[in-house]
Amino acid sequence: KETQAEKFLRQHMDPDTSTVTASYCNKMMKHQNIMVGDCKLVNTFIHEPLPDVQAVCFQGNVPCKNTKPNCHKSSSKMRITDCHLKKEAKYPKCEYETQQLRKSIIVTCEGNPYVPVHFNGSV
Ligand code: T3P
Repeated sequence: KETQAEKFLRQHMDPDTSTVTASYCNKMMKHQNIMVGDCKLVNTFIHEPLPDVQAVCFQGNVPCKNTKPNCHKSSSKMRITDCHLKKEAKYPKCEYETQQLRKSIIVTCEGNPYVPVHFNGSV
C-alpha cells in the first residue's frame, strides 16, 4: 500500500521540470493518477530537488490551514506549478489552468523519518 509520504511524492514532486507548457497540468494530473472519481480542485507540483523539499520539515513552524499540527514553511522561495481546475470542467474531463510561480511552500510533515505528507499551500 502507498504510504502518505509516497503519495506526497506522486502528487507534488516533479524536480526535473524547470519550464512548463500550458498543457502541463492536464497531462500531469492524469499521468500522476491524481484523479480518483472526481476532479481535484487544486494541486501543486514542486520543481526543486527532493532533499530541498524534505528539508522544509525542519524549517519554520507555521499554523496549518486545517486542524493538523506540524506545518512548515520553506525559508526560501521554490519553483512550483499550481494546477487549478477550470470552472466548467466536469469529471472525467478534468481541465486545468497551469500557473508557474516562485513562492514559499507550506507542507505538513509526519513520521520517523519526519517527511512531507501533505501540501498545505504557498505564500
Ligand atoms: P494532499 O493532502 O493530497 O496533498 O487541500 C486539499 C488538497 O489540495 C491537498 O492534497 C493539497 C492540495 N493543495 C495543493 O496541492 N496546492 C495548494 O496550493 C492548496 C491550497 C492545496
